[in-house]
Amino acid sequence: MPHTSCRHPRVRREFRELSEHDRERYILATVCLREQPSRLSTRETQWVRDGVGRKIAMPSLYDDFVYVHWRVAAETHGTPQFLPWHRIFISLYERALIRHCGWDEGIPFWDWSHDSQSPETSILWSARFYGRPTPSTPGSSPDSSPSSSHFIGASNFTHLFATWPSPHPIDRNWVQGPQGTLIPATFSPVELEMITGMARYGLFRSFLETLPHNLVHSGVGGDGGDFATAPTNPIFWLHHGNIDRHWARWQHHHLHIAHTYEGYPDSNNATVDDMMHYSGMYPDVPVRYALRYGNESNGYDEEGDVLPDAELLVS
Ligand SMILES: [Cu+2]
Repeated sequence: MPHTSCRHPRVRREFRELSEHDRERYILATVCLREQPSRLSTRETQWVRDGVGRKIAMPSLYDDFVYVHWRVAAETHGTPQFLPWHRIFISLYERALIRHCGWDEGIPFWDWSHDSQSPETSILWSARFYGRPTPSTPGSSPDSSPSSSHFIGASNFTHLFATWPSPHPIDRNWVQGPQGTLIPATFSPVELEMITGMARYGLFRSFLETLPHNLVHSGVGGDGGDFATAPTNPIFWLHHGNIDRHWARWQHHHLHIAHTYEGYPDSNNATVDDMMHYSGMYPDVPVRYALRYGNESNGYDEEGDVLPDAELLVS
């Protein structure tokens, strides 16, 4: 039977490759998830105004993603599930943007290797996008929590409130490198090539997670640096889009082992039948469902920036 319809893979592009219009459209789609009530929480929805007067739900649909990530953080970080669990997770976010917020392509990613020597100069931190952290001044803070001392400055995310683990304004506090920079350096393209060259899943996962992944999170700091509640900071999705892209690239460069999965350093402590948990946002699914992506037949191109369609997994 001939194919009568063609599935267009949703291409994920580097944030800088998006047109100015699409960048702003993407940012507003993320904000839109905050404007819709939570589907998972049993708490009553409160409506609050954000820093630019928009009506935001608390808890919101966006908060559901933070909640799910927070609930299962211990089993999905520092473990072999790190890559497959986040692959499905960011696809769910992408799907939510498309279904509820008018987005119509893959989520962008942040290739931090482009900014590896001066990440703080990236256009990402412009006021039109994610904003720079600004120290709060006494009296101007909408919150009394002593830990929330740095806000994301003038941007679409100014004075954003987060729900998990308890309500607070979003905090970001760049880890200062020399001259007040974001972090001394994220990973350079050369270092990433070394990691991509690793010929075992376990080794690759361990290096990718503990070096560039952790370094970028901790550099962004605040809520984004706490591994349990990291999605509170919306830069999370661009960062993890890039992590997933690197896994896809690794799969593409090592086709004979593209679908392998193992623990590290003990390769026997994980199997593709291990279940991944999404706390009610999505059915629990085995790891193998996330491994099938990342080879040519599944649509990843050389750069690896094509979406696995989470809908395929519900059967
Ligand atoms: Cu995570």
